[in-house]
Amino acid sequence: MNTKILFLLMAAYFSACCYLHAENGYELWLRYKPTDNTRLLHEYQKKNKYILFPANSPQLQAAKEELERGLQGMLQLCLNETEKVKDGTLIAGTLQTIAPYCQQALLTDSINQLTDEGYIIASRKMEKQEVIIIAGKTDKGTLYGIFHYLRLMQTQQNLDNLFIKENPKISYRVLNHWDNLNGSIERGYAGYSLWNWERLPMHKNDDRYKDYARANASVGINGVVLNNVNAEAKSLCREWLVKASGLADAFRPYGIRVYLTAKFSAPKEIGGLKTASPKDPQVREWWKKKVQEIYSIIPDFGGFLVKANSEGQPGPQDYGCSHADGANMLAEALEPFGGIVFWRAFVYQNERHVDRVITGYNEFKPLDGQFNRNVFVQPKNGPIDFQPREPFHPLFGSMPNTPLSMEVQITQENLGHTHHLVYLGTLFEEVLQSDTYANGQGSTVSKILQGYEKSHHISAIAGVPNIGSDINWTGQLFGQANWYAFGRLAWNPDEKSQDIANEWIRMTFSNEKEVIAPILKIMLMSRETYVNYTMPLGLNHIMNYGTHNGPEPWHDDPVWTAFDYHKVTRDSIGINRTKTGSGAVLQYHKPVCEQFNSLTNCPQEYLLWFHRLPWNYSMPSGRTLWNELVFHYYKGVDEVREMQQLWTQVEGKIDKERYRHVASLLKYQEEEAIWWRDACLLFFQEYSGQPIPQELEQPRHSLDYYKRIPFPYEWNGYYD
Ligand code: BDP
Repeated sequence: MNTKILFLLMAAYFSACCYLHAENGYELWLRYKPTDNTRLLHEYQKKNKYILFPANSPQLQAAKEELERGLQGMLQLCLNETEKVKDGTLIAGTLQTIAPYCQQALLTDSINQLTDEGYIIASRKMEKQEVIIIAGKTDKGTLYGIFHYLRLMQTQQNLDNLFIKENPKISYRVLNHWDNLNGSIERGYAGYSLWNWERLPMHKNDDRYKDYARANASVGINGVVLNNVNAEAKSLCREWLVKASGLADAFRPYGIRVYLTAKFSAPKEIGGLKTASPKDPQVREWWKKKVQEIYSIIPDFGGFLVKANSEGQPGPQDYGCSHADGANMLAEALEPFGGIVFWRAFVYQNERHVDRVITGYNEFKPLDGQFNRNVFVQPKNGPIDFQPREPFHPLFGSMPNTPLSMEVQITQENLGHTHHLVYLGTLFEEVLQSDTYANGQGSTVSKILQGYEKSHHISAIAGVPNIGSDINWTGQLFGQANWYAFGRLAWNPDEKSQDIANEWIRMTFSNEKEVIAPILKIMLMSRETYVNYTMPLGLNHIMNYGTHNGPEPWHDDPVWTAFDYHKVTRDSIGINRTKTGSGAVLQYHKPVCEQFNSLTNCPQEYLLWFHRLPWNYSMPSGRTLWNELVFHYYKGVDEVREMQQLWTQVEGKIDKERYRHVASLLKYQEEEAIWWRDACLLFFQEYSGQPIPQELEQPRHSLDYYKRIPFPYEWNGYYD
């Protein structure tokens, strides 16, 4: 064949490949692209020449299939199975399946010491041959070990002399989907629910379920609450349970249990009883029977998540009972089956004279120690409601006798939905590493959560996901990093968000320094940037009332007013939550309490959260409070522009589809950042009466204009 024709054929072949492989983000961080470092490629190929992996259970089969996918993709190797140890053999399994090899490798004791989900990855010389052993205490542990091993190659790590011993530090690592039974998702911005209730349970072998489960398992997520906390009682009816069992079957090979939200009034709504009171023996009996029914349909059902007496939801207080009475009724029904109750502590009275920040603590702290042993009380990370920045919830460190599960939000309800690139790993890390001082210095939220594993043998972290039917799962591609970071931090809450971001970039984009550096910079600055152009200096809850996107600090109606959150007047702004104000600081242990209470020691990022200050208050920077506010809003917009600049550095170094997707959203983000900045400053200026310095880019429109902007996005939630 002449060279020209050959060349043309090759060109056609490559463009067809490119077309087929148009990047849409569907593969998440499990892309397994060919290793482009030749030295490493040879090394990896040498070490994975043979596979000894007897897979006699669905979880081991899932692990083996993943291994095959990874090796084929990254190393272009097929599974070359062997029953005899040869040089370059990868041996994987548990003490039940690969006992002699573990013994020979002197690993039996170490494996026995693992927790149920732990694993070991070790290089060994066996019969003079070089081998790598991946061994879990259980099948699930092995599955996690395989994902870790693949990650080593995805991030191009050296595979020499491996000895990795991993146990998760938190035992319940759970996603709390806010998916409604009609397919919509409350506060979800990436399409519709993944659960196709109409086709379930028959069509459970949908690849989308499998890929979802693979992604979760790859970061160690082991539980999924299927439906919204604003629950519908009918999700507990038999026909819906049968549908849910289809999802349970799809997720089981990946070590994931399903949970459901339980509407407290279910005994009335679907049980035909006159009451849902925990004092009523018939009600208690109803829950017991219901739970038995659930386990007959889903044998490994995880348990219930409950939102009670919060934002209009029914609960035990409707019957003069406490949260503990309500939670224990469900816990007693679940206990014989090993099920768990997650009882949310997100409660507040809609009364204007009560500081919302203090109500969760006030309701739950007195109940410490009154909950059954299979109950988690679940506060959000901060005491208000998933704001771009909040101090940690004061219940952390204040309920030593009740295991607390921390709930974070992965979906960006108050952080720009999917239009804004905001890496939340840093937000999660900030709260996890906050020192509560509950047991002296070093009692970080992370340590408090892990501590329950020692005291109560259970520990939990929950996240409200950002996942939907969009082809790339999360709408904004970088939303994937937040799902990833959540899982990694739930596994090990002391992991550094920077390391997690680095890992994610390598797996998602490239191992090239020139790609990693600018993207890492963008990710690490992005959350602070968002805070700067939306709610700096401790401001919060000034977003649009309905959609929670875009500014609306002027919202003021009899039901809800933003003025409760900023309390702006001509003289001052902020809320006095010190000892002389609402006293919220008193809910924190010393010295945190004193630190927040003191105007000079209070971290600047929480200033207006805890203190009410005059516009001319002199800030440590030398600027007045007004000028400091202006400074932050402008800085935020400048930083979005910097993020755009940084993104241009990867042009041509990554695929053009994902490049364009992000570039376009960053432009959108810039527009919205300007909207936030201009609208908020013009609004606050009405009170401060002070100018926006002339040398700065002046607001594009009048305050009136911003107030008239309609909000086109529907809020797809409901409360009843
Ligand atoms: C708020 C959301 C609302 C949720 C509620 C909750 O706006 O949609 O139902 O939290 O967590 O942030 O229960």
